[in-house]
Amino acid sequence: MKKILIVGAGGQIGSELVPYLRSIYGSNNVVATDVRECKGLGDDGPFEVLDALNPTNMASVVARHNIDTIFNLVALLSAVGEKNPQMAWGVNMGALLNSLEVARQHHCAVFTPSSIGAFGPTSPKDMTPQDTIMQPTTVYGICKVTGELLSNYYTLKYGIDTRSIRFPGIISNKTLPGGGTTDYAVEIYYEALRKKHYTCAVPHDVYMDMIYMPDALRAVVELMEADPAKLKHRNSFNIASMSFTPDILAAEIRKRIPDFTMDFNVDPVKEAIANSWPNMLDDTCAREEWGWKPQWDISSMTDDMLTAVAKKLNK
Ligand code: AKB
Repeated sequence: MKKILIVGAGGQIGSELVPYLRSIYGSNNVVATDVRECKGLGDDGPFEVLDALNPTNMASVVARHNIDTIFNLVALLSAVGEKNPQMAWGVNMGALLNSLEVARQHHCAVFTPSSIGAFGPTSPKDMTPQDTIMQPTTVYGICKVTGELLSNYYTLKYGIDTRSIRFPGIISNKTLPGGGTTDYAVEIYYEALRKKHYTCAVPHDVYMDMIYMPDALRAVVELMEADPAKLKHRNSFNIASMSFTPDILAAEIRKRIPDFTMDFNVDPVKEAIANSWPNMLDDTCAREEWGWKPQWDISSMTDDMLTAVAKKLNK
């Protein structure tokens, strides 16, 4: 990787991946783009407004900056996707197909995030294997499975270097996620500090995989730098870091804020999605093929989140 294009850079992952990649590869070697102007992303490196659904414009940015690696981060997440499935399909698949096509024409590698949402109710729930039945029941998950297959197809058919990670819910303190089922695990920290109370939209006892952003960013770079000869899989790798329920996370926060309380106003759409997803993935293949190993757990993450969010909120 020496000249990188980030498509959809203004979201939760992009707003932290851009500075992380710039710190590794150099500011001018990471071109951030989004469908709208994004505060901060152009401060220390190139930024352009780019609609990922316009392949001509994407190709012209790639040619102009001599790009060799595309990170396609464009996605409507799981819960918001259920509100407008047709639009979710159009945006999620359109941005991916354009990224793959531009990569084919300009000989680029492609990274696309997949998700635990690529699995469905018929997948094994515990230690969900890397290769197993995948029949998701959300449009988001259907896009992720299709995206994995399409990316593998571009590698087989055209020799494009495509790689991907099935991300758990990502917890971060810079940009809020939007429209996901795992968003509660970020919002809870803000509300714990603001009001010492949180009303959770996900049932109290549903386990889902989660990861802290620093581990997620490191995973992306480690996978993209991995020796291709060692990769038996490409699209997409299970990774795991921690798995918990809302009750377990609330108890962890209560160790630091003893009067924190939580009640529930369960959103039936999020409930159905959360119940259809695995409890925890088996990440053996990622560990064996490119050395994946998480560094954060629920306790160290909670310490760091509360410190960072308190600073942000002037608490
Ligand atoms: C979502 O909740 O939709 C995402 C995901 C797990 O892919 N955070």
